[in-house]
Parts: sequence; C-alpha cells; structure tokens
Amino acid sequence: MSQTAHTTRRAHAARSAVRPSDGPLGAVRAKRTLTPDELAAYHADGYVVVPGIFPADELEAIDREIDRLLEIPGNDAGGIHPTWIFQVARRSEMTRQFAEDERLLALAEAVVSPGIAIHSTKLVPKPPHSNDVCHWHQDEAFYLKPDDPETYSRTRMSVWVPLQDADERNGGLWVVPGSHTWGIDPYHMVDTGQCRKVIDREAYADEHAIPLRVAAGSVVLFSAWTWHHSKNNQTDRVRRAFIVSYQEATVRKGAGEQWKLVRPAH
Ligand SMILES: O=C(O)CCC(=O)C(=O)O
Repeated sequence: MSQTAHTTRRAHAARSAVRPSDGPLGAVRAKRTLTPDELAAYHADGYVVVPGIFPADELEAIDREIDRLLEIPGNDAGGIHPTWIFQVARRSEMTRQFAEDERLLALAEAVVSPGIAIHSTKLVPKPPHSNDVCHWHQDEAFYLKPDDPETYSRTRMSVWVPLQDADERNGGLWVVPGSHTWGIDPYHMVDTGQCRKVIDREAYADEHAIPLRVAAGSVVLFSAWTWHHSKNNQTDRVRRAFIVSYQEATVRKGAGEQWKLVRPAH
C-alpha cells in the first residue's frame, strides 16, 4: 500500500473511530442532531461514528430482550443466518420503540429527508469464536429494485448500534471511506458466509478499508451506498448490532412489511 493510502487511512481512523478505551460509554447525551463536523464527515466519507448516545443499562436491556426473542420459535432467521433476527423491530414492543427512538431519528434526520421512514430492521450477531463473514457489499445492491422506481431513494442509510464494544477482534464493521459516491458497483453472488452480494472489487476494498472501533453506546451512521463488511469474532463474547435502515418518507417501499412512516415529509 502507498504511503498516501496509509496516511489517508490513519486520518480517517483518527477522525471517525471511537476507541473502547475512551470509556465504556463516553458522556451519554440526550437527543441531539449531528454536529457540523459529523455531518461533513458523513458526506465526505459515507459514514460517521457518533459517541455517547445510549447508556449501558439500556443496551443491556435490549441485549436481554434479544436473548428472550431468540428463545421464541420463528424469531431466529436460521439457515445461513443463525441467531440473526430479521424484522427485529416487528418482534416486540421494546424493539419497535428502539427503532423509532428519538435519539436515532434526531441523528438520522440530519441526512434523511424529507421525512423519515423505516426501510428495514435487523439484529446481526457475531457469536463467540464464529467464523461468520459478512462479505464486502453495499446495502443499496439489496435495497434498490432497479425495475421498480418506487424503491429509488436519495438518502437511504443505516444506523448501526453495537450492543457491546466492537472492533476488529470481535467482528466489528469495516468501511471504505468515500465509496458511497461511486454508485452501485458490479457484484456477484457467492454461496458461503453472509451478505452474499459481494462487490467484484473485494481486493480494492481490503486495501482501502478501515476498521471502526466503536464503543457500546456509540452509533455508526452509514450510507446505503457505503462499502462495508465484517469478519470473524475471535473473542469469547457475542457481538451484536441492532441495525435500522431509514429512507426519506416519500419512498413508500421498504423490505416487505417493514416499511413504516416515522416522520412525515410535510
Ligand atoms: O453487523 C455486521 O456484521 C454487518 C451487517 C451488515 O452489513 C448487513 O447486514 O448488511
């Protein structure tokens, strides 16, 4: 890798990553929108890490709720997605409230407009010592149906809320800064792992990727066009992420019955 690429990666890491050593949760703030710097970083890089949004006790309560939901037959997605929960916000009152939490909407509304609708929700786990890999992909390759203009969105994005500290040891998120500006890249299907619509330029992604070190309580916002993936979990503890994908309220289709208006377009 060139010196320039190294320098760029270091700069991105310094600007956006929140180290778990910053404190278990940082200073938990009330509902707030993105600062001008965070918004600029989101638009430049296609993602931003926002620290100190959720306190530990709330995350623990959601984590226990996920344990409870997984005991109910039919909630576990199974197949190639063991212990994933699709449509997680439709499974209980607590998970519904979390996907519509004012603290998440206040962050999302800085980039999603006009209005906000939920496209989809899911719980993505990395079990302890799992070799599960979520391949390099763009959510938009899954979300946009090219033959259906009603699925076209300008501002679609996700909030990625880790329920535990996440980094490269336990299957944290990796991203390629700036990739959200490159449109939908050619991709192919693979028959191993997860997130199987894999972008063709995997080697390029690996070379330009940075790991996000995200303390529990922080929230990652990333564009539906941003290249991202996650690797295996080498640790003894599960890593879970609660993911909500939002889009402007004028896009009236999402992933099946999950579409839900949460802020009207006015
Ligand atoms: O949380 C992860 O490991 C990544 C999940 C992901 O990218 C996805 O489900 O689209």
